[in-house]
Amino acid sequence: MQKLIFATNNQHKVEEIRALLGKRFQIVTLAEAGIHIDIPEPYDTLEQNAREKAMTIYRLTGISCFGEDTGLETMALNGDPGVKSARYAGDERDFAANTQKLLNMLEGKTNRSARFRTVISLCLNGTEHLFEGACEGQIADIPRGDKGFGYDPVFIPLNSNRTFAEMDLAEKNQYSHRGKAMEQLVRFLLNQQNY
Ligand code: ITT
Repeated sequence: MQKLIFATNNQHKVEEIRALLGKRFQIVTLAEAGIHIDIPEPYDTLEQNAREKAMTIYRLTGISCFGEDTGLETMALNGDPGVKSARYAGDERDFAANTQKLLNMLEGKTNRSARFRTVISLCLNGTEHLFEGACEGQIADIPRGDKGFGYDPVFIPLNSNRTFAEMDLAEKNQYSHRGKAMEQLVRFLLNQQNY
């Protein structure tokens, strides 16, 4: 089983991905690899930020790894918060404050359509491969549920009437942007020789 470092400091993402992968791959977190850095996300596209995360860790370790960047895009706000999702309400990256700001910005708007988008950059033996997943849905009027993280309490995926925060990991993975992007990554890795 080849080892892959997941270049994230977000433990929620790690739990989602481990729930999805089961025992098929050995996923090592930054903390488990002894790496304690805050990887910069300086760019204005998900692709570039995902690449920055993967490449930063590959340069440090020489071990194949992947990073991902995710944004929540709302129609009524012309795609905001998008790539700025983590710091929407400020540099503290506070989930509740970000969610409250989103609800305030959408107050009085009838169009509550939104989409989560995840881009994964896989750096395999130094070569990059990109994967993307999206999940369409609606922003709820008030937060509901206590599972998940980030904007989960206000995001209702298409074909459900519950928010992501009302779902367990396995159910969220069936709908989610990250689940879909990871499915592609897994298919790619399983098709690679030596896997
Ligand atoms: P890393 O960069 O260390 O991976 P991060 O938390 O900074 O972790 P992102 O920049 O990709 O992650 O995510 C931006 C924000 O979008 C994140 O802080 C959450 O608030 C939100 N977010 C991402 N994925 C989400 C999901 O599946 N459900 C709800 N909110 C999510």
